[in-house]
Amino acid sequence: MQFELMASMMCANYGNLELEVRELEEGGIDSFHIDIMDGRFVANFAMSLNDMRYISQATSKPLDVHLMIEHPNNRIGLFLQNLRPGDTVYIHPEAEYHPSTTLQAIIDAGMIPGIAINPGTSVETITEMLRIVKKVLVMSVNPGNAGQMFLPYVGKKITRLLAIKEDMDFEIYWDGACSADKILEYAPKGVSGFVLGTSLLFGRGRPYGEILQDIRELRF
Ligand code: S6P
Ligand code: MG
Repeated sequence: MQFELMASMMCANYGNLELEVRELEEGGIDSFHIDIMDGRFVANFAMSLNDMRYISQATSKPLDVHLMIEHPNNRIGLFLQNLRPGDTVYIHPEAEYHPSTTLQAIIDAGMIPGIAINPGTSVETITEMLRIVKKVLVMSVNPGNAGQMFLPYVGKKITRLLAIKEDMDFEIYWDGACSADKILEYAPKGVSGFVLGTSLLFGRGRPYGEILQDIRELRF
């Protein structure tokens, strides 16, 4: 079964970020998930532009940039000019008056356009954007922090998105409290990738390569 694994770098050890990137890369991670926060759209500051730049030059793997910032259209150029074609940029439609304008800027710069949607955001409110984006990052926790509890009502929304993803040509990704049982249940149903944070990957006292291998073989 094919699915992608992304490392949530806000959970990494910043005491030696270079080593973290190398061990994850050698361990077979598919991409690096970068949680950018502005202290306004979410009440936290996780990673910033400099962290993103550093990780981008430390790896040849793609970045998966999750912008949790108000009005990303005002700042999108700052991020796009520091990324490579093939990197993904997710914006939150809840944080922008004209999200389709921002998505078009992402497309024009050669990046993969995505939307990240909060647990309380319904499929109805984002339907038209599904025609523009390639990826939908479904938040299964409220955005802002790692190490939170899974919100079970999000399961129904994923089921609805799975039913329309072929017709509307987008892929579904999972972000938040991603534990083994979620991958076992949702990878076979067609969720394309999973962001791994403290629930499965970081701070587990085992080498990343071993953990990633177990996940790929669904050996939990
Ligand atoms: C949350 C952020 C996520 C977390 C990730 C952490 O605002 O977008 O990417 O970093 O979910 O994983 P976990 O397993 O600690 O919840
Ligand atoms: Mg995220």
